[in-house]
Amino acid sequence: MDIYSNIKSMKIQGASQIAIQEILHLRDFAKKHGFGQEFEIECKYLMNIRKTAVVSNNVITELLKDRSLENIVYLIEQLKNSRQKIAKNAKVLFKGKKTIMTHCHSHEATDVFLENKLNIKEIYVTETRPFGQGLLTANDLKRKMRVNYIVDSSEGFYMPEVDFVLVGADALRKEGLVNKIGTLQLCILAKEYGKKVYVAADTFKIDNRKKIDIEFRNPEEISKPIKGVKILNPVFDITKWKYVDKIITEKGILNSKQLRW
Ligand code: RUB
Repeated sequence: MDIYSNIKSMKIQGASQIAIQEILHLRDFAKKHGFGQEFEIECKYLMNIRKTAVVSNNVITELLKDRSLENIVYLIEQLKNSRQKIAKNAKVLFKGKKTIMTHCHSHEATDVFLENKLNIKEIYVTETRPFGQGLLTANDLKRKMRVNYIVDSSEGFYMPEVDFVLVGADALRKEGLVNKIGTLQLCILAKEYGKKVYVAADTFKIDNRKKIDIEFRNPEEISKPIKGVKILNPVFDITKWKYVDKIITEKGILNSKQLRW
């Protein structure tokens, strides 16, 4: 399968991973077709495949400003190094053994958990309906720590057990954290129970676009058609910053006021 289908079908998923794969594709594309108009069209197309996640947009915009193989290598390194730095910066959150709840599958959050595995007592991983990316997280972590896999609707049941919630991000916007659908209620729930909410996100996720387009996917990811019923499948939501305690970035641990829009 080509990169376009792999992204659309979510074989490649997670904001930063989508961006890394797109840049690698653009490297090969540029080697064949150069950095001219065709390259520009390819860039615009890739940026719009899953447009809620801003990393792709930000990284490709940087690439269009300096169209070179050196810049491609630099941008990939930036994205990969950011993950490692975020994982290291998160260490201070793991004093003593912690019980954590997470949602969906974020490469940046997963790296935080793996880096700090010795200080994780157990982790609750939500299924993440309808696409079920929680299973990816559970499989990534299961050999390294105790993983409890739960349905999204039992988040409230298990919240009392948890020390904090940690999730990834698709975009960091003035109006809030954009992440997988269900993040909003998870964060509100955590606040209700007095639990901290942390976000693992590199600064390529800062979103200065005027408007955000929330992606709606095929309703059949939820259910077969039901006669007389409209099935709605928005895949991201926006959580106000008052429900988020800190953002762990490659530049350090920040609060939302320290992000620049
Ligand atoms: C994945 C998702 C992730 C963010 C961050 O959504 O919401 O939490 O993209 O991921 P989808 P990462 O599965 O629809 O792409 O940390 O990998 O950038």
